Amino acid sequence: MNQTITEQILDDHLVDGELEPGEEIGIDVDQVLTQDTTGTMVWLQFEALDMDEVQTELAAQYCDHQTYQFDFKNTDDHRFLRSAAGTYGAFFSRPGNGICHQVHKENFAAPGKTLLGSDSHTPTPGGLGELAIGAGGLDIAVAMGGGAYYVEMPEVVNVRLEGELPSWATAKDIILQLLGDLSVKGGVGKVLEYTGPGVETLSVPERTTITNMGTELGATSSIFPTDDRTREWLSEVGREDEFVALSPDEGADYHDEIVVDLSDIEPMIAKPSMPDNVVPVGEVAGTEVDQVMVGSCTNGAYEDILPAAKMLEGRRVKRQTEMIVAPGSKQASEMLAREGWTAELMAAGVNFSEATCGACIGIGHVPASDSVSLRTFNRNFEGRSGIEDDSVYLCSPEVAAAAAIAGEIVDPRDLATELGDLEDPGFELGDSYSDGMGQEDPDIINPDQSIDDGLIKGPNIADVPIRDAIGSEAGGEALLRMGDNITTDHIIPATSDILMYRSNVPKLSEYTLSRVDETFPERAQEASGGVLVAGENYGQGSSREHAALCPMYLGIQAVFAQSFARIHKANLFNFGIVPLTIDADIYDSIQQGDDLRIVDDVGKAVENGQEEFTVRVNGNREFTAQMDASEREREILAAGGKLSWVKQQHDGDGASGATPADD
Ligand code: MIC
Ligand code: SF4
Repeated sequence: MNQTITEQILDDHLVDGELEPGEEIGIDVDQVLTQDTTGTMVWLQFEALDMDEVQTELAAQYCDHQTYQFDFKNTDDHRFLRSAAGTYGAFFSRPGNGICHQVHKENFAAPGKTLLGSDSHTPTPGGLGELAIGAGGLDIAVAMGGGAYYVEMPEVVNVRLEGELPSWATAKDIILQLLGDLSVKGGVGKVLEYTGPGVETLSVPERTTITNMGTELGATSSIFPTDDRTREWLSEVGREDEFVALSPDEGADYHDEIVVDLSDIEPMIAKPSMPDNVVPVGEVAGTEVDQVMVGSCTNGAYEDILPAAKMLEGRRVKRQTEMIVAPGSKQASEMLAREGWTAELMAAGVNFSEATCGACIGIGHVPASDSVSLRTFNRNFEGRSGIEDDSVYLCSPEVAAAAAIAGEIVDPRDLATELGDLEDPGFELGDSYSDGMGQEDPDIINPDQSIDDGLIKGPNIADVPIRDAIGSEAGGEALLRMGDNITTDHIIPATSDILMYRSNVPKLSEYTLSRVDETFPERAQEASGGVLVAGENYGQGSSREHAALCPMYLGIQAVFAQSFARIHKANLFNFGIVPLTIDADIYDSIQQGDDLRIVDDVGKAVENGQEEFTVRVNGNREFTAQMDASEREREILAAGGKLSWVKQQHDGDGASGATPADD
């Protein structure tokens, strides 16, 4: 069979099912990554599942999202994570060492392997040929326990790159262009596999900018072949021996093909407040800019910051504009410092943040009211920066640096003409990476160097709520009717005032959907539950399972949506909430406050594979809603969620794949 790279890797790891698009497959997971705000739940679930040791080849716990430790609860979370990593056998990356995707890429990501991570940008190392997928924390816990990861076999789309990027156009502009063309739903159910002669013109850090932001397209993953550029980069980070040649078989059968002529790419920008609201930079030129931020897991590598540094060398950031560099890893900071670029940037008026997610989720550097912030990040969902009605634009480091110099959005090509001596900084691979990362890094603790004795839980770390099997009835008041593209940032925001409750579901639940309607949590509590109604692409964005866990805790029994984002839908099954799809005309006919009751015996219908459910509205009319679920998902849902299901499997000696420790 003529396989794509995705099929080759999946075939090598397949433990269940067939590689037919739309069919559910189970795969073996080689590597696992988790971070501080999803990781606490992962380990609490690992504990609740009675696991005693990590079973994957490698697991890595990063502390990256809330590294400022504003509250002892954050620090307690980090201490708990260190103790869990040591107890169960994972690498631990200290707070401040960098963002999981960047640090994992530098230290552990390897071509041909599978990686599962409790963060939606896990596909980042696809740029070096690893098949990496983001998932909810419970799926990570099960995979770490040796269970297979189940996912719908995606369609593999060939993104054929031709030509070469012209001056001032960058990898970021390629992915922004794709987002503009395909939208935030364009990649749903797909793996984007990059091929063609344009591939060799891009180095690994450029490729990983593209695979990182494939997540914004809704893609299951994105992947590049491996070649001399991959070998070159692996050698820079001291891991050349991990190179594996990967290319599609001749005549590989792709589901679809998109051709991108790199020579047509120009500097692009995503306007507020969706990553697909993309236009050429020139269209918004002249917009005054208050804040510029370069960094994040998309453009936080040394190689991403270097072009901005070169552009600012000997120049000044405009007086009315603030510029902050937020490196993706401490390694990137260290290299900038060693090469003298930190001093150049500082002399230009740039300030530095530690290597953290921080500002990307509204922790630090929150924009002023009515101000414009230009960021090299991947998401600009409304309010994510920490202030409602924000104006966040997404762009390349080159466009960001040009705006810092000009104090307004400007096409760098025009700025170059105006200034006369500003040259395209181009792309240059770093050559001062520390050797032997992972083993020798002072900020990574190896599994065998554990410094804790057992799990250390602070007072804010609560038990994982487990619900009962779903019964015969489900339904209730439509407590909220929402529009299209509701993100998990809407459902459970990640800002600093809330993030410290990620290990405390009862407390965190008090913020559920409060950004859509601040009365929601109280109304849900008073009504002892109910249902939610939404338009297309419900739950897009982050992988945070709290967006299902908290509604479950508040008693939400079902979500009726026109369509669901992949990870969130899996999380709903994992926490026993019934996800049903409805047509547009039915969505239009439902009002907030309507009473929606599933007429069928829900528990039996779910188990029996029923696809159509009859729903009675206010006791007087009916509509049909659809359930699209695999047999396994139905079993999980019927059991009341994955924790109960895995426990049942264990008690009944079933085949969940995860291997709990002997009692
Ligand atoms: C994000 O970019 O939204 C996050 C914060 O990294 C999330 C993870 C989380 O909510 O902790 C993600 O992308 O999955
Ligand atoms: Fe962190 Fe932002 Fe990347 Fe999420 S998208 S991992 S918050 S830098």
